[in-house]
Amino acid sequence: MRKKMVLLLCFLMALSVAGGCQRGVWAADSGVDYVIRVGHVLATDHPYTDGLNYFKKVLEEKTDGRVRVEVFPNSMLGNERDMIEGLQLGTLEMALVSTAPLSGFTSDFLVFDLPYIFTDTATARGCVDSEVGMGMLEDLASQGIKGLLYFENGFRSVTNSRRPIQHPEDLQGIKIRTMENPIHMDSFSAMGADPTPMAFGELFTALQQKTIDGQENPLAIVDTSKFYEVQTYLSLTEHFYAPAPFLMALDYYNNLPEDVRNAVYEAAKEAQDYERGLLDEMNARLLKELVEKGIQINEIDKAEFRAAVQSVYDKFEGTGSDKIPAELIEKVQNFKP
Ligand code: EAX
Repeated sequence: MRKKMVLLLCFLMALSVAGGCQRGVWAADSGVDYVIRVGHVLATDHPYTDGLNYFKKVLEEKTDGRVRVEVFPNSMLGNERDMIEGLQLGTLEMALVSTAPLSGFTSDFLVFDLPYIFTDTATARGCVDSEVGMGMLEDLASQGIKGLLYFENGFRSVTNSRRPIQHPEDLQGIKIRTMENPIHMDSFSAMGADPTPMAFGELFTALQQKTIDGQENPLAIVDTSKFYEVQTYLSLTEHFYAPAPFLMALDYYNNLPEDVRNAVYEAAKEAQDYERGLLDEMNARLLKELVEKGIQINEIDKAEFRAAVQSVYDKFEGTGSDKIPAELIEKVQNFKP
C-alpha cells in the first residue's frame, strides 16, 4: 500500500511539474497576443521575403512582442488566388501578392495591368502610392480585404527557351505562361503568342519539362527562382509593371486594438521602403550576373511592342466588369510623380 501511495505521489508531482513547465512555456508565450501568418509565392531570397522579415522585426519591436509574425514563402500557404481567398474566409491573416490575380476579385486594379502604362519605376511607385493606387486598396474592403500599401514586384520581361524576342512577331507560336489575368493573356495573344495562365508555384517545373516555352517576370524573380537554369533567352520587354499589394484580412484588421493597427501600418511602411530599396540594388547588378549565369539578354524597341498591344487598350476601355473607365486610364497614363 505504501509503495502504491509513493508511486501515486511521484506521478502527481511529475504531472504538476510538467503542468508548471507547460505553464512556464505558456507564460513565456503569454506575452504573445496576436500571431500573424503572412504568405507569398516567391523564393526565400527574393526581396518579398526580406521585406516581410523586416516587417516582422519592426512590428514585433513596436508591440514589445505582443504581436508575432510568421513569414511563409514559396507558395507554402497556397498560390496567390488561394491566399486572397484565405483572407476573405479568415483562414489567413496576411498575404503579399501581385495585382494581376486580384482581377478575379475586382476589376479595379486592371489599369495597372495595361502594357506600357508606366514608363519608369519612380512614376509607377508614385502613382500606386498616390490617391489613385491607395483608393483601389481602400475599395478592397468590399471584398473583405484590408489593402495596407504596395511593395514592389517590378517591370516584367519575357524569357523563353526557343529564340531571342527582338520584335513582337518573334512571339508568334511561343507558348508563354502568364498570370491569371485577362489583360496579360490578351496582350500576348495580340502579339501572336499562345498564353497559358498558371499559378507561380507550377512554373519552374513547366519550364523545365518544356510544357511551356517561356514566361514573363522581373529580373529579381528570374534570378531568385532560378529561371536562368531552364530558360535560354531574356528579352528586356518590360511590358507590365507589377505592384505588390500587402493585404490583411479585413475582419482580423478591424479586431486589432488601435495601437496594434497603427504599428502594423508603420511597420509595413518601413518595410515597403526597405523592399523597394533591395529591388533597386538587385536591378543594378542582375543584368551582368544573369549573363554570367548563362542566359542571353537582348534589348528591344519598346515603341514597336507598345504599338503591337494598342488593341488591348481599345478592348478593355469602358465600364462594367473587366473594363477600365477611360478617365482612369488617362489619369494613370498622365500621372506625374
Ligand atoms: O507576385 O505569378 C507571378 O508571375 C508573380 O510575379 C508572382 O506571383 C509574384
